[in-house]
Amino acid sequence: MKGLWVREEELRVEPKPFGAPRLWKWGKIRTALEAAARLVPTNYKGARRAIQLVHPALGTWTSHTLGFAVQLVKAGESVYSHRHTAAAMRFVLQGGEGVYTITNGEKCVMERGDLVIQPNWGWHNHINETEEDAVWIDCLDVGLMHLLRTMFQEPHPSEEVRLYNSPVDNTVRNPAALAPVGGKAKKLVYKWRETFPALTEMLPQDKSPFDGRCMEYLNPATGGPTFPTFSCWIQMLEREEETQTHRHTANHLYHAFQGSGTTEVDGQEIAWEEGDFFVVPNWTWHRHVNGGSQPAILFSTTDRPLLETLGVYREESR
Ligand code: 1HN
Repeated sequence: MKGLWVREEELRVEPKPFGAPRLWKWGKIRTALEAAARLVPTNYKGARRAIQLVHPALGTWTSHTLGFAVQLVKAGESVYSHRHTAAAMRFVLQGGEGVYTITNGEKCVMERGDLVIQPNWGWHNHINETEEDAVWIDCLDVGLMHLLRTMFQEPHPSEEVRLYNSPVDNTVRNPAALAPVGGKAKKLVYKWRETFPALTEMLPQDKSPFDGRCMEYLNPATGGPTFPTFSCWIQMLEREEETQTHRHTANHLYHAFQGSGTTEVDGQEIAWEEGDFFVVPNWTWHRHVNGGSQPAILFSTTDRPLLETLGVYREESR
């Protein structure tokens, strides 16, 4: 037993960031991936050659709710199918027409800049039929699943890696808002060749007050965030742009897809270059600055939808 009154102070204070802001350099990740490519096979069931970005304050994932990993599938390699309670997405860094993930039998081709979403408990495997290694970012709500004690996964019972309904890409059968009558939209792929023009041609009045030229990947089945638990964003920082300093109860994981810049988080300056990753913890003041002469593009994920559903999303600027 414990007197509740002793907790009064602790209960009244502001939300506490889960840890400090943190940067992961691409050069180090690439070295780790190259070593893993030499040493780690993926020919046992369910195994993935992915390097997780572990926040030192947690020792588990990238934030308390979300996990970023960078995965390499070698030229000619296939990775077995499995499924898990965590929802997942892949954002492609190195891909091609012959690189694909199969989600619930849907072939999803992965080219650079494409986003492939995979709802929770969906079977999925990865295939690289090209002559080059494929590399992508994985983001899963693994932290949340562990908090809730609901993280579990299983390998597919079949030995067959090509478990598709049709060798035709998902984008052909499920473009935009078309769906079988009475069925739900099953779009699983957001092509970079559509994302990039949408971002550059965004109308000025559609810009976000805090984040500027920024778009959310909506789930076509619901019209809501990418997943109930987290969402994916793509953002362009124009030359010499500085976003407004703000903070929110959600956390954000970032990847610098193009260009370089700095992000000031709670007085600390994170200088990022193309390929780097960084995390802005919950309830920390931050703003992005593009000091360079080229536009910069940031891909990010956030647990904001989860907090909004629970009624605990707050944001403020200064
Ligand atoms: C996972 O299943 C994949 O399926 C990638 O490719 C990264 C990180 C943590 C837990 C499961 C994949 C993962 C993961």
